[in-house]
Amino acid sequence: MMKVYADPITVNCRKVLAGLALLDAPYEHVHVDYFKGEQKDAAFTALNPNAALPAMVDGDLVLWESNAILQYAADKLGRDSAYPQDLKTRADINRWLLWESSTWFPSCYVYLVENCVEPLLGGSADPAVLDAQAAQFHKLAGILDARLAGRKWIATDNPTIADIALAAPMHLHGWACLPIADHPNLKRWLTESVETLPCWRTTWVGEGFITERAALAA
Ligand SMILES: N[C@@H](CCC(=O)N[C@@H](CS)C(=O)NCC(=O)O)C(=O)O
Repeated sequence: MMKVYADPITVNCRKVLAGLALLDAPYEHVHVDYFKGEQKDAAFTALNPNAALPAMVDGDLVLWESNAILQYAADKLGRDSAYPQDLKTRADINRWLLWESSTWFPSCYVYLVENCVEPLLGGSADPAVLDAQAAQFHKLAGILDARLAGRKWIATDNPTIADIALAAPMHLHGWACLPIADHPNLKRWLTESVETLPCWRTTWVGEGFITERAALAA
């Protein structure tokens, strides 16, 4: 059985846990506490030398990169609806997975750091950093918004791992003050399609979890 090392509060762990739930994948969850910095411990870096969550072990395979973990799990279990075999559909999904990791996540992450992490560490958001990111964020959100015009899901008539991967960087969008209001198709997809999925709802870890932990650590 797959063993998944994750802390569901982080974007890429929430992505893997929600994606595995979408795939109805059996797995064992090993909690690695992000706020305690356990991703930097030798026991974890032996699995992922990037010292970043998540990681997955299945027999002699050790895998990191959240999207690679979802691709592997879908193929291992033969979940064609969530990761279709059709050449062009798969190429489309792979394109969104690569774009999410290389381009979309880094832009959303600026809002998460400034509006969630900084206040959590006792500081406050730097408006100059947010202003500097705004044009890039709106350009990328506009690309997703155009894709989602008249569509319930990103790639097919069903949710796929592309929906989960693309939604993950927005998982705390309210608290992160992600400016999605200008992108109605994106907002509708996130709030009415992805956020109503059972796999998304059952993997929710919200602000209360974080503030409770911050209070404990103080
Ligand atoms: N591209 C990687 C990114 C992994 C990543 O950035 N993980 C974050 C949490 S979402 C992390 O653990 N960062 C290390 C740290 O902040 O110490 C993936 O998709 O798995």
